[in-house]
Formats: sequence, C-alpha cells, structure tokens
Amino acid sequence: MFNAFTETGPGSGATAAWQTQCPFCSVQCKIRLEEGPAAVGSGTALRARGDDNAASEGRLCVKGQNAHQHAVSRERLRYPMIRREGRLVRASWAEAIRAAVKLLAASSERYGPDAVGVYGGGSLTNETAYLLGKFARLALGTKYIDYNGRFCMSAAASAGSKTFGLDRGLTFRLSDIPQADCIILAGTNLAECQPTLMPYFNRARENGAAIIVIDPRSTATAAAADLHLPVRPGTDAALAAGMLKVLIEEGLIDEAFIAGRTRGFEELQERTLGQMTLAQTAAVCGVDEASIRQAALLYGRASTGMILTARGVEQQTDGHLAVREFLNLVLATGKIGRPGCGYGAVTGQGNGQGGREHGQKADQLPGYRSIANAEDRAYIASVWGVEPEQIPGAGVSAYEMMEKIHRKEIRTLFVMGSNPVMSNPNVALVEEGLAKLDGLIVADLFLSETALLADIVLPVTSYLENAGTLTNLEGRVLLREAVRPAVGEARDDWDILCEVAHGLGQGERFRFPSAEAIFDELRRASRGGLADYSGITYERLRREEGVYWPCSEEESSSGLMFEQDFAHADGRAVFSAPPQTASAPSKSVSPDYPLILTNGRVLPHYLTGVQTHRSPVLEAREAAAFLELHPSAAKRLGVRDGEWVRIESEAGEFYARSRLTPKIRADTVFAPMHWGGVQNVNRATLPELDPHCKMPGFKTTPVRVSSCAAPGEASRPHAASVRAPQG
Ligand SMILES: Nc1nc2c(c(=O)[nH]1)N[C@H]1C(S)=C(S)[C@@H](COP(=O)(O)OP(=O)(O)OC[C@H]3O[C@@H](n4cnc5c(=O)[nH]c(N)nc54)[C@H](O)[C@@H]3O)O[C@H]1N2
Ligand SMILES: Nc1nc2c(c(=O)[nH]1)N[C@H]1C(S)=C(S)[C@@H](COP(=O)(O)OP(=O)(O)OC[C@H]3O[C@@H](n4cnc5c(=O)[nH]c(N)nc54)[C@H](O)[C@@H]3O)O[C@H]1N2
Ligand code: SF4
Ligand SMILES: [Mo]
Repeated sequence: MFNAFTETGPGSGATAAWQTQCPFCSVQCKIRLEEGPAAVGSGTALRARGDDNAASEGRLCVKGQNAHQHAVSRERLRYPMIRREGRLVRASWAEAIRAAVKLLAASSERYGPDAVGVYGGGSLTNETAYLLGKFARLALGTKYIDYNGRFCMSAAASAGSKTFGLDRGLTFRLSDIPQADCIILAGTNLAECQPTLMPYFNRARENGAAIIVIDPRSTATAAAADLHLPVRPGTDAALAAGMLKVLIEEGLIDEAFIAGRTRGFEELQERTLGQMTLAQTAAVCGVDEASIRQAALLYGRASTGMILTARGVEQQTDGHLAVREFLNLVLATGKIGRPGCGYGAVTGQGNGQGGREHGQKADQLPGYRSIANAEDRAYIASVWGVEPEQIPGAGVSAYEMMEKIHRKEIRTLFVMGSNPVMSNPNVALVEEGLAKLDGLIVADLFLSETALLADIVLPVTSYLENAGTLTNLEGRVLLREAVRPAVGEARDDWDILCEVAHGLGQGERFRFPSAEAIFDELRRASRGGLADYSGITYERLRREEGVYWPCSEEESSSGLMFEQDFAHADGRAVFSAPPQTASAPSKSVSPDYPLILTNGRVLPHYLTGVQTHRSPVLEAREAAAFLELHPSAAKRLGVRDGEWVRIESEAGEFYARSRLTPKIRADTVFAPMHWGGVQNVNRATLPELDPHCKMPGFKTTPVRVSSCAAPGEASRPHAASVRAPQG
C-alpha cells in the first residue's frame, strides 16, 4: 500500500515524498521522507525532514533525520535462514516456517506447552504486540510470554496502576507543559533521549517555570535547569521522601485535595515525620540539605507543577517504590488533574506505551486486562472464540524467562523485536541459557547479536514498509502507513505469526488480511478495558492525526487525565508509605567494588544499537563505548583520559575507553548501553529484580575500575560488521 504518497513542495528538488514516522523513541515524530537526486553521482538519495504533528511540532532529532539509513542498509535481512551444520544458510519461507513449526511443536509435545517461550518488544506495532500475545496463549498455549518493556516501563507502570488505578505514560498533554510553574525531571535525560520535546520545557522556562533536574550527571538536560541535584544512584526514594518531609513541615500540602481525592495520607505523614531527618537524607543521597529544601519549596510553592521520571529512577531494585515516592509528592500537593499539572513516566520505545497494553506482558490480556481476573479472561475468551480455560495463566518476567531457559524449563524461544542477549542484566546467564535451548527463532531486521545465535532467522519489514498503529508517550494512538515495498523477501511481523499459527493447526483464529483487520479485533478486545481503543479506527486516525486513549465509541479523552476521579473503584488515588531505607542491599559499595556504575543513552544511538550502528551518519557521531569518570576518581585510580579500562562487578566485566569529565559524581561512573561484545555494560549488571515489578537494578552496580591493555575482542564491539550470507 503506498497511499501515504504526497506531492513534493515547489523547489524542494525532490522527485517523490512520503509521510512516515520515526521508528525510534516514544515521541513518534512524523517524518517527510523525500527522494531526489544524490548530491554526488547520478543516483537518487533519500532525505528526511520533520513533518508537522502535535507532538514534535515538526521537529526531528538526528536519529529521525537518519532513520532511513538503516532501513535501506545492505545489511538488512532479505530472506529466511536456517542453521545447518552450525551455519546459518538461506532457506525459503516455506522451509523456514515448517522448521519453526517443527521446533515449537516438538518442545510442546515433549515437555508440555510451557516449554515454549515468547519474547516481544516495545518497537512492535499495537497490532503485532496484540497478535503476539494471542499467538502465545492460543497458537502455542504457553503462559511464558514477556517483552523488553519489562526493563523499561514496568516500575512506572506498576506504580501508576497502584497509585492511580491506571498507567498511562503522561497524565497530561505535551501542550500543557508550558503552563507548569515548576517541573521536576528525575532520572530523565530528555535532551538526548526525547530531544524534540525540549522546546516545551524551554517555553515553560520562558514563562517563568523553575526546572529541577535530579541526575548523578550534569547532563544536557541539567544544563537547561535552574537547580540540579546530583543524586547518588539508587537513592531517589529517600530524596523524594525527604522533599515530602519539607512540604509537610512547611505546610505546603493541599489538604482539600488529600481529603477529597486520596487515601492513606495519615500513615504516610506519620512515617515521613518519624523517620529520617533531612540531614540524614542529604547524607544518603549525597546531595546537600539546602538543595533538597530548595527543590521542595520550589515545587511546593508553585501553583502548578509537574514531575516526570524515567529510567534513572525506575531501573532500580526499588524502582516501583521510588516512583511511588514521587507520586506521593504529586498527590500531597494536589498537582494533578488540572492544566499545568501532572505526573509523567517518559515512555521509551516507539511503542513503549501501546506495547504494554495489549497482552505482551506475562500477566496481561488486551486493553490492560488482567490474566488473573475471571471476568477479564471470560471477556477476552469471548472475543477470541475460545473457552476461558483455554487461556493459560500468568507467566514470568523477561529476565525470569532467561533463568527458566538456563534451568532448561523453557526449551524453545521465539523472539520478535528484541535483542535480549545484549539488553538483559547479567548477560552471561542469558548467553549460557540461549546456548542450552533446543531451538531459538528470531524475527528481526538484521542479524542482531541474538539472531546470530538463532536456529531460524525470519526477516521482517521495517517501519518504512509496514503499516500499523503506535501509541506515543502522551497516550496518543498514531497510524504509520507503509511507504516503501518490502526489502527482499521480508514479511510483516503479524503475517509471520499468522503463518506459524497456521502451521501449528491454529490458522482459524489467525486469519487477517491486513494490519487494520487485526486492529479491528484489538478494538473489540480492548472495549471496556482501562486502555480502551474501541472508538479508534484507521479512518479516524487518518482524519485526526492521532487519538488519545481511553477512547470508547461514546467518549474520547481530552488527553488530560484524572480531572474528576482516579481509576480506582472509589475514585481515589492511593499514597504509599513503605518504611524508609538508606538504599537496597544490592546497591552498597564495598572496598572490593568501591564505585557505583550507572548507565544509559547517548543522543545518536538507540538501545542495543542494532539499527543505529548501521546508519553511517549516526555511527560517525559516536563509534564506541566509553566510561565517564570524574577526574578525581581517575587520579586516584591512575587512569588517564582515553585509555582502556576494565570495569568489574560481582557478575562480570566489560571494557571501555575512559572519558574524564567533571560532570559526574566522583563516586559514580557511567557507560552507554549501545555497544555489545566485551563493551556490553550488561556483562557487569546484576540479576537482582524489583520484587514489585521485576525491573532489574540496571542503574546501580558496585564496580571497580582499572586501566588495562586494549582487550582483544574490543575491536568488534557489536554485530554490525556481520553480514547475512548472500545468495
Ligand atoms: N538517544 C536515545 N534516545 C532514546 C533511547 C536511546 O537508546 N537513545 N532509548 C529510548 C528508550 S527505550 C528509553 S527507555 C528512554 C530512556 O530515557 P532516559 O531514562 O532519559 O535515559 P537514560 O540515559 O537511560 O537515563 C536517564 C538518566 O538517568 C540518570 N541516572 C542514572 N542513575 C540514576 C539514579 O539513580 N537516579 C537518577 N535520578 N538518575 C539516574 C542517568 O545519568 C541519565 O542521564 O529513551 C528513549 N530514547
Ligand atoms: N544496562 C542497561 N540495560 C538496558 C537498559 C539500560 O538503560 N541499561 N535499558 C533497557 C530498556 S529501557 C530497553 S527498552 C531495552 C531494549 O532492549 P532491546 O529490545 O534488546 O533493544 P533493541 O536494540 O531495540 O532491540 C530490538 C531488536 O528488534 C529489531 N527490530 C526493530 N524493529 C523491529 C520490528 O518492527 N520487528 C521486529 N521483528 N524486529 C524489530 C532490531 O533490529 C533489534 O535487533 O534494553 C534494556 N536494557
Ligand atoms: S528519536 Fe525520538 S525525538 Fe528523535 S526523531 Fe525519532 S521520535 Fe523524534
Ligand atoms: Mo526503554
């Protein structure tokens, strides 16, 4: 379908143009992709420009400007492959599907249906994510399905559900941001991770807002702040609780809001006043008392305000509780449900929002329904045309699936849209586990690090070649149309699922002629659920650009949530009052491991880098991993700028070149997550999970750092140099 074709404007020099949407982060900026004469030679070249839309207002960051480069890369997978005598060799689709069906059926017949695992991703469209959940539960009959969003959104999602009764990334509209008088950005580096949103915050500042950044590093986002609290990693819960204490003591709480719209404040007040003093909080968090006080007063005295958190706060073994401590601040000051106010969990992946609503999660059914709830099961069973008993129960989280693989409880794994061998914590266990599998099937655009280990590799179409909906960080559902033909023999993810289901004898419930037909079933499945999409149609999305959920056939959301009620049965939001601890045990440094390793992103690369390492422009901007280290720490360790260092934890080690900078705490080091092999930071991260949501503690690992010779394998930091066999 090439219906997104538009005429080019006068004088642009382009011979053709299409409207598409960036495949990377959660803003989902619209792109105008133009084809025109190449600057050099006689061929044609593609060029991306920002296209107007309500989220990015026409802006594109450097990743969006170059996103098409990986899509047209010669390294794209063009045909299926099967491992024969140890090597991946070309196969026909018929052979590959037959082989996949055989592997899946063999594990299931021999060890039972739960011997098969399914692992999805937040880049998949809503249609594919929905179908993947249905595929696991019905075509395979397994309870084991989870996805990479476990590592991304699970702490904020569980905190939002517990506190508000509902989890949607932002509880406000992006356009409300300039109306906020105070904005707290905790563990979010928007300037590098959602760059096109920065103008909203700049506008707020021009309107007089105070911006507070909480981050162990002085990031590009912190550069735009009025106050920066360089928190010690893993201590955000204590910091937020300390701020609440100031608010209570200064009488800056909204008593009417607390009485009318919440539950549990008394207990929280008792805990907060009874435990840590502000001086103790300051010592735990490594931030001075005056700054904590100032942050609390700025937020408490402002008439409107917002708090946003992202992975810095959330990827912790207490991520769920840390988010809830920030939500306590929001509720105690009544700063939600009106313009200029609210909480936002900054969603990560392109469909990080929609991908967590429709059944890819271990305990979830479409529309945010619960797989443990009898009514929810009965409703989804009626949509799927099965008996409720045919839907398996809850499975386990992503990393726990890897543990089951390691214990040989799961024997065959089907991966669609993720590179788990790089993105899980403690990857040594994942590598060992995947090697024990009877079968690994990977559907991807490229020979990722995970696909390289597969028995069957299935090539999929890219964002330019397939249609589907994605839900951005605001909860706005957007339609992305196909604008180019499939590369080689690549097929749409959903189409592959239908084929495999057919091979498994379950074709009847997987007969869809288009993504739109799947969306129509998703609409029915989500009807009446918390994430209700039933009033959204492709036709409406084309007309309106995007539609906020919840959206039933009767009612659409304005985008601003909780104006009257929260989503719990009694309409109230719930405070949490866990006992305060200095920090979780896994986070304490020791003489053997004296530094705290944290990690995250840099502007030009995306996640495990499978896509962005294949874009020449992006790769040229940052070509290898590095370790940010404070000059005083470097001096103590005898490490010079730019030399190789080994970073060791209890779990393992990785290597990077040192990058000395005064913009990081002296007790903390930082590495980006975008490089694999011996440069993979997840060789060092620990397996401990947050007990509430099973989020790994990615952001806080005790390590030691020493200078070393160039590690042998370091010259090959990722699989980008590996090309699919030709012909
Ligand atoms: N360029 C780029 N953009 C991306 C992505 C990408 O890979 N590259 N990925 C997308 C995805 S999937 C996601 S989830 C988002 C992630 O977006 P973010 O969460 O904003 O990104 P991170 O760099 O992981 O972490 C944010 C900040 O947390 C800080 N931090 C580390 N530890 C702590 C801590 O203990 N407390 C606090 N308060 N801060 C801490 C880090 O120094 C870092 O600056 O970005 C999305 N956008
Ligand atoms: N240490 C540390 N580890 C982390 C994090 C961290 O901050 N620190 N962040 C975590 C977070 S927030 C995230 S989101 C995860 C991400 O972890 P991953 O999911 O492993 O990351 P990606 O690099 O996005 O991998 C996606 C894969 O799917 C492929 N792909 C892209 N689009 C499609 C599609 O439409 N269909 C199919 N079939 N394949 C597609 C890509 O080529 C790529 O191989 O990493 C987590 N791991
Ligand atoms: S990476 Fe995010 S901010 Fe950058 S262009 Fe893509 S969607 Fe927009
Ligand atoms: Mo993410």
